[in-house]
Amino acid sequence: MSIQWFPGHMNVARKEAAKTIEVIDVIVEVLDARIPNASCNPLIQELRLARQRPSLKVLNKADLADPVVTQAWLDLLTRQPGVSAVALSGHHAGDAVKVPQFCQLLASHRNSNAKPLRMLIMGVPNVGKSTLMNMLLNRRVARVGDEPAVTKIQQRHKLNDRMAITDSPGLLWGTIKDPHVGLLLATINAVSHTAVDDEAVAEFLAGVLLARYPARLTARYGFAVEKLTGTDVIDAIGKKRGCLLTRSGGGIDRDKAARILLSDYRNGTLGRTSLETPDRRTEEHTLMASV
Ligand SMILES: Nc1nc2c(ncn2[C@@H]2O[C@H](COP(=O)(O)OP(=O)(O)OP(=O)(O)O)[C@@H](O)[C@H]2O)c(=O)[nH]1
Ligand SMILES: [Mg+2]
Repeated sequence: MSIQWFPGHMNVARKEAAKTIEVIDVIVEVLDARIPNASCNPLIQELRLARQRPSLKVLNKADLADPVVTQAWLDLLTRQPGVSAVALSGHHAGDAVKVPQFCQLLASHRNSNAKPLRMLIMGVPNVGKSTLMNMLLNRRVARVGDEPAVTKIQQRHKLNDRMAITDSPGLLWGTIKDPHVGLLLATINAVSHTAVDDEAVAEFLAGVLLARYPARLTARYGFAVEKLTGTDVIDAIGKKRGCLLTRSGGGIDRDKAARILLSDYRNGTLGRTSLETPDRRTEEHTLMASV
C-alpha cells in the first residue's frame, strides 16, 4: 500500500520552508522516537542539504518509545556530519530547554542581539512540533492536537533577545512508495485517516507488536498470542471487546476493533515501544541521506 497524501497547504508549506531555510541557522527536525527512520522526511533532508544547514534531530515522544532502542538511534544519528540528536518529551519543560542549548552548539557564531540564533522546526505531521514550541515559549501560541495537519502556516516567535524560533506545518512527501514506511507513518497518525485504511494499518501494527512485544498484547487484551497473525489479533480484540456488526448476522466489527488497537497504541496504553531499530539496512540509508 503506497500512501499519497500531499494536500495543497503542504505544497505551499514546502515552498515557504525553502525560503525560510535561507534565513535561519539551524533546522530542528522533529522525529517520532518510535520510528526515527520512517519519520525522517527526505524532502526536508533535500532542502537542508541544498542550503547546508546543520540539523538537530529531536527524537520526540521519547516517553512512548523503548529507551534502549532510542539510545541506539541517538548513537547512530550523532555520527552524521552537521547533525546533533537529542531524545525528549515535548510535554516536559525541562526537556524542551535542551533544544536551544543543542542548537547553540551547532551555530555558536549566532549568539547576540545583532546576530540572534534562528531555529526552524520542521517534521512530518503530528510529531509534536507545535507542542515543543509552546513549551519553549511557556505559553500556548500554536494550536496542537492528536491529528495530522493541525498547523497550516509558519509562525515565528522570539524566545529571548538572542534567539528566535519558527514552527512550520507538518510535511510529507509526494508518494510514499515504501509501504513499510507508509504504514509506520499511518500508525503514529501522521497521515490523514482519509488516505489510509485503518484496518490495514492496525493489522500491520499487530504484526509488528506480535514480533517485538507479544506479551503487551496478552497483558492488555487477555488472549494468548502464540500462532496468531496480525489479522487474527484484530479478530481476537473484536471478540474480547464485543465489537459486533449489527447487520450481517453479528460478525466481528473489524473496523471498530482496529480503531481500539490504534488508539491504545497511540496514547501509550500498550507501553513504551519502538517500531524501528537501527539495523544495518536502516543505518546505511540514514547515513546516506546525510551526504
Ligand atoms: N506522549 C507524548 N505526546 C506528545 C508529545 N509531544 C506532543 N505530543 C502530543 O502529540 C500530538 C500532536 O502534537 P502537535 O504539537 O500538534 O504536533 P505537530 O507536529 O505540531 O502536528 P502538525 O501541526 O499537525 O504537523 C498532541 O496530542 C500532543 O499533545 C510528547 O513528547 N509525548
Ligand atoms: Mg503543529
